[in-house]
Amino acid sequence: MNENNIRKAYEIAKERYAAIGVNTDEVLDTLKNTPISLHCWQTDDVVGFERNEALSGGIQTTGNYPGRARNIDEVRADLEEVHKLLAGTFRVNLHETYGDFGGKFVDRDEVEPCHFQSWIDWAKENNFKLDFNSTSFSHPKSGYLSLSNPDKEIRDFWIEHTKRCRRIADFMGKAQNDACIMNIWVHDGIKDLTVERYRYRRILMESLDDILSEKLPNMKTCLEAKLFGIGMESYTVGSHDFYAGYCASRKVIYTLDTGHYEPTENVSDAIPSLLLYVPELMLHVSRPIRWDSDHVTIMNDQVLDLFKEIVRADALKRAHIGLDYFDASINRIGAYIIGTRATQKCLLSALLEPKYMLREFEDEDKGFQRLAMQEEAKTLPMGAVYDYFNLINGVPVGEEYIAKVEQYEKDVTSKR
Ligand code: RNT
Ligand code: ZN
Repeated sequence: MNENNIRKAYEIAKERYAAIGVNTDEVLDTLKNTPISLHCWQTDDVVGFERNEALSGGIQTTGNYPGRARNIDEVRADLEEVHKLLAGTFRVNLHETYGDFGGKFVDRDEVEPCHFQSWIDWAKENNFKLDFNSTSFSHPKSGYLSLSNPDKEIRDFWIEHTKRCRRIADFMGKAQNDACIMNIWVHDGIKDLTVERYRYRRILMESLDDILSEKLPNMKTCLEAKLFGIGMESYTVGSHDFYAGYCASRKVIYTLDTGHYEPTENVSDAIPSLLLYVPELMLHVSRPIRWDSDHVTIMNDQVLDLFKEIVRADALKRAHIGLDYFDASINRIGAYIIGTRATQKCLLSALLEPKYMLREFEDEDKGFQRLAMQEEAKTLPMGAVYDYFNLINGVPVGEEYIAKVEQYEKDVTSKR
């Protein structure tokens, strides 16, 4: 692409935004320094290295596009390639099942920080920080209920697992000198009409209280709510209300996954409420189609509005941004780039909003002016700003990345 034209287009855009009180250079700094946590599980369809079996437990990947990463080296190689094609600051989000188990079977209640030492070393070499997730799915003891299971033996197994995971996250956080964000999502739910809705939620609350009682200074725990899971359509123990109440009362980070709400619901309005009561937010930026289908994130109203609410609340420092989707039907590396770039564009769009002007209109009760400016903002030259961002950070601009992904496919993933 013509570099001069990209620079020229940026200069014009910069002036255009300056006229409405937006400093694009500052915006680009913020965009560059706002970390996005890349989920490791798009590389391999959420299989991991524990038992090499297909995913189960409320979530599902569909598709069999060739080139799935089959081992730790391939997962890392793919993430390194993704990193090369993106500008910004990145973290890598691991599930417990992606431990470096060295060919041995390590059950979930046996996992240790040492199983993640090579990830810590790799992350450091590749300029990533790590985030972490306990893993309740894809295990013979998963069943319908894990942390909310009335059977003490099964429940204790998962409590032990989750406690160990928090210690691993703490170990990672200490090694990287930056808190590791550990997400707890349990698939717990019931397929048909349970009469024990209250009981399972009470048990989950007690299990979480037990798990969170250990103080670990180098990690932060977050809890992910959900509407329903595959095969668990009637009831989800960890619903939005459950976790909103839990996180507010215990001062814990709430994880909002954009795929977990009614498909026609715009979840962005949850942000300004949650921000009043929970210390921070974790975002799983995803795209549902009819259900929590985990399609690749695109630039749509849900994600645009999500970031607008965060930026308008001046809460970017209180929001951890992570991706969560797993599409096995298209090139997986390409899926990362599309989803990450879409997320960045939504954040950029929020940062470029003429916030001060809009607030002034609102204070002065100028409804027409506010709506007019919101409409105008939609067609301002944001693309020129984003192209320039990629150019100055030395990564492919616009559709240039398509050829790079194709090249990696030719050289690497097609040979798997
Ligand atoms: C499932 C949750 C959860 C998972 C990952 C693999 O509905 O969104 O975050 O997608 O942990
Ligand atoms: Zn999620």
